[in-house]
Amino acid sequence: KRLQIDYLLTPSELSTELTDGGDVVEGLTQTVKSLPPRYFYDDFGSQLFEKICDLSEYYLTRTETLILRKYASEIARLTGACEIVELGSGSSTKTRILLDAYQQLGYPLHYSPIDVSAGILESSARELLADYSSLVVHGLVSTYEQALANLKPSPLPRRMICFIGSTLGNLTPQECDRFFAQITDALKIGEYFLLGIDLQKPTEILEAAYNDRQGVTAAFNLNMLAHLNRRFQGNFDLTQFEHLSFFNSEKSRIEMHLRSLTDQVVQLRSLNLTIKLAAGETIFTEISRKFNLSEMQQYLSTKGLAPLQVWTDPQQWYGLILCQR
Ligand code: AVI
Repeated sequence: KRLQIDYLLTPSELSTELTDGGDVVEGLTQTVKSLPPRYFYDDFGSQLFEKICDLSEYYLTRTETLILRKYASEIARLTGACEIVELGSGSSTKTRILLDAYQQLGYPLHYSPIDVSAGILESSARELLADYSSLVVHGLVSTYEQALANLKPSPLPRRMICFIGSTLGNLTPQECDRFFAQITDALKIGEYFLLGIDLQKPTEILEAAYNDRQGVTAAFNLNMLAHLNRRFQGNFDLTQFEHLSFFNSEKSRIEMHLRSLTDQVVQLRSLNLTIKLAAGETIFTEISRKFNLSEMQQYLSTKGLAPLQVWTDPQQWYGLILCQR
């Protein structure tokens, strides 16, 4: 059997996990209002994100893909045959570059995609199986935390956990610390971790990537309110908010906010929540941290992950780091 998908989240757990809304109440009742970035990704939001990845201003996806194309066979040679576990696999587009490299070296292909979205996980697993005749897929519909705590023994002597796409940048430093404790717990000594991160660069380039001319990022940001309206019987008026995104150089991160254009009162009925917003007040929706490659290597070492090799593009806009536990 070449396909197995385990649901660590049953459909009802999945819906509680993603709909219970305690985190929305928590974020909107603080003095500085915020919303958890995971509410970006309803079906429409996921489509908008795919569009963002193709924007000329959004260099991240393109650059990471170039680095992977150039160095995937080197990665495969360094790790030898191993099970590839991918956190937040989505459509698994970039994973194909890795699979091609392992296949070319004649290694057995074992892939474990992990994603909270069952639909995208199943459809991309089927497409991969059709294209790679020797591939075995063992998917997990699950959050990262649950998956990392519940990984089955690897079918191959070694395993590599991949966390690409610069998603690490969306975690706060505290969330990062917790995340890496889980990663090292999930790896045996000698196993691998592949990380893709966005790097520091001139502010204009960063700000353009999060303020594209077509307004796709603005639509992505505003869509979170439409998602909350649907999910929690809310009445956010999307015309009364604007997208705001800028580079905070002190914290080396892009910040995305939704700025209220007027004094307004908003309700989310199923959460029993009424909030007031003043004109100009913002709701913080996302951080996207931009890292320094050598600081990240030091940080990873302190977490028990020794950097083996680092790759970047000619402009040093994006970094890929292979670590060994
Ligand atoms: C998913 N993540 C890596 C994206 C980023 O660049 O931080 C999310 C995003 N937000 C706005 N544009 C893209």
